[in-house]
Amino acid sequence: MRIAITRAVSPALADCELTHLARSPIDLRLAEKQHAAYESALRELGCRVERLPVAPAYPDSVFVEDCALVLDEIAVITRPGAVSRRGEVAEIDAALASHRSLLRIEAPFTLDGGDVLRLDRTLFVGLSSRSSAEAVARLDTLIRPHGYRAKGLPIRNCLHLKSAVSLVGEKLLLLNPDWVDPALFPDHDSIEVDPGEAHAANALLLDGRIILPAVHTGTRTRLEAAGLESLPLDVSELAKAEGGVTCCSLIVEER
Ligand code: CIR
Repeated sequence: MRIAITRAVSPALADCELTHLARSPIDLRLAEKQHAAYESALRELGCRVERLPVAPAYPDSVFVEDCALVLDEIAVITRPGAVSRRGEVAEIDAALASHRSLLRIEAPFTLDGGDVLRLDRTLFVGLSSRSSAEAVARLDTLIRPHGYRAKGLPIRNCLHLKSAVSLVGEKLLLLNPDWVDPALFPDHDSIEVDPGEAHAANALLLDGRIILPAVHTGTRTRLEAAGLESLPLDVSELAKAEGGVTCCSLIVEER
């Protein structure tokens, strides 16, 4: 059984953190509808959705990915880089405790789950404004006994590593070469996003299908040309809050 942990859209979403985007009006009702459609897509792809309660005090709390790393044997509760997001982890900690033994990134380190791309037993971590090299070293120390390692990677002009690259097939990445250097992943092939779609590299691979924002039609064509099946979703309002499709769920493979 595969579980997807999600969290209801906060009524304060319009007060979200923004790093690379200008603030633009968010239609909260539409954001909620889009989030519900995202949850339906997760169900269609075989997940049981566990939606955590709404957190009005935390504008970005719908973006649960940033609060934890769920590995096969353990989970790591993060300490988000944005001060406004630190309190989000308590609910995630409680939700994951029944699924995994938990390790925790503690102060002074900061790390966002959106910076972490797991490839086999290596966790690649974007050295972003949210995740520091010291946090990567701490993560490495925590996970080594469980057979994983963590490695920091440079990224540029984007919020998180997974804004720039995500896994779309076995040994196959979707990436934006302007934001992360493809040469950093010598063991993987890659498909580049359509040059007009900088934000298209964040895709969620589940059950052999790829959830991708519907707006990225050129990148979708590229995926299809490579024989990959995508599931386009309209997530315009979540994108205005600088959220992608990976960041609205934590996927837990139940053993
Ligand atoms: C933030 O800046 O933290 C939120 N507005 C967006 C977080 C998106 N998270 C993700 O892509 N993993």
